[in-house]
Amino acid sequence: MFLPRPTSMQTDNGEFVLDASTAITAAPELRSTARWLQSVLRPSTGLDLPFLSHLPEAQHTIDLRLGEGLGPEAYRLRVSSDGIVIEGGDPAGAFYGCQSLLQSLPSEVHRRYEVAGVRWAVPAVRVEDAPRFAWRGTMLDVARHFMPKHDVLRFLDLMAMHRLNTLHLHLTDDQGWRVEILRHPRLTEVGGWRSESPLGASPEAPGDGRPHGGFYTQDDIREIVGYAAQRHITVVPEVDIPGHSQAAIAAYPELGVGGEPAEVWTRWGVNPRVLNTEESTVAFFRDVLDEIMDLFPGPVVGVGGDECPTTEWSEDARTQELMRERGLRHENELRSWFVRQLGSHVTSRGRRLLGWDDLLEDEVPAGTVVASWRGMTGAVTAARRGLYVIACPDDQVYLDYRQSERSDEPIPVAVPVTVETTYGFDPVPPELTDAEREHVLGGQANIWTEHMDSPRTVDYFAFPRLCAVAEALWSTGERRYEEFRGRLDHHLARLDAVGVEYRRETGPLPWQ
Ligand code: TNX
Repeated sequence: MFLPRPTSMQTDNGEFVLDASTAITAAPELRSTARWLQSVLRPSTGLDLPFLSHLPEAQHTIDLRLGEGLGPEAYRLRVSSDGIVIEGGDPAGAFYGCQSLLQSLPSEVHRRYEVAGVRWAVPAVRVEDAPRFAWRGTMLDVARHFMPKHDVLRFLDLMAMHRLNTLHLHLTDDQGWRVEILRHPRLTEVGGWRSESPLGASPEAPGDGRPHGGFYTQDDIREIVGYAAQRHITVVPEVDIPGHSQAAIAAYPELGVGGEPAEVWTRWGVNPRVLNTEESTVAFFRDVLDEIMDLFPGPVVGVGGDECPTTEWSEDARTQELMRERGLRHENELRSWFVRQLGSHVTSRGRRLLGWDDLLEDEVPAGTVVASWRGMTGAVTAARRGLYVIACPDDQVYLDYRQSERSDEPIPVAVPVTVETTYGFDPVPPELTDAEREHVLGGQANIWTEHMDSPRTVDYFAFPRLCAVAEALWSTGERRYEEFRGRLDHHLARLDAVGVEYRRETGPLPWQ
């Protein structure tokens, strides 16, 4: 019934039926969770459950409290014919208790019209639950294809349904810059738009001739961050530098090597065009990160650092001169020099740096969070160096990869990553010692969107694989795919009610 599977669950006799006499009570710290629960129950049940700050005499209540002996994000849910009690170790825990309550109700609860003829009955149950990892993430690439704000908000609701708590937003890339920076407005005015997109993955792919673009204003970002926080999701921003930066160079050519004009890139793949490493370029990105850190209050800030070819640097006399001045012998050292300059700016403001595992090719500032994407070797190396690890191995949790071997699989990128593959994901490399394992914060599924040009396509690629990843990151204990599959089938009815166009095993593709 529950997905992700809770630590323990015991069914009892009886049931609690939500009706016009039901009220919600909550401790002061849990008021906003109570309001949120009220607002999700209202449309489908038609019940406007009153919020009471004291337990009434006649106890037909959903009572939200902070409980003793529960860790962060943990909760207890007790349903009996007398009432429902949700105890959280903290407000996030109480929120997850509410998510489990929603999963105990008929799936029609997720509809947004008043569904007649449904008994809103919750079978009596006792659930104890706590997450396995603190970082349960999804990376969304809004740079390759822009995702409008309202679809990001919808995506946050879907994450919360799966008890995912970290949205890593990939905000910039060669093909687009998606966040307004007040001090450098051309980043979005120019860098937010491209003339066309390639039709397919190969370097020879023709263009589709259709302009694409969009960006979030700073108010949009504040709204996204606030909406996420209400759902106990932290938004981790990423500005990808010094590679993957052609959109910024298109906006300000002086950021590129040689200062030549550029267009926002209209190809996919690894781009030889990269930032120069002048002090003025470092200063420019300090400004960018200052605005980013003002907008995103979370503890972690991403600077990318992946796929930065060094050919432009080795062929450029000025860059060679800068390397000599800085006592650097190899271009890889220059890349880490650049990341270190901005990294120290991030850490000076009390934040942690996040970067892709490519950074491990050289020195990385202490305390950096490394996202291991080229398999799990980066995870092992980073943990052994005392850095922090987010596991996101491409062959297990890249949701842009094809979903099966079937010849009619649309946009058949890379190797198959099936629901079963994602379910088998374990963020902890078995070869680590117990002490090294402490450095694994968790994992995330990555949704790169070169081939997802609409939110419908993202639904198709993300679900149901993200359901499996969520369970791999939340649940402890042995995992058996067959057992999960049964619960997943039940869960898909919830996604149907929400209106998620997930990949079905059979039938036509929803977005063709
Ligand atoms: C590699 S993962 C990339 C992305 C692409 C992705 C496509 C990583 C750090 N870089 O730029 O979108 O492959 O699967």
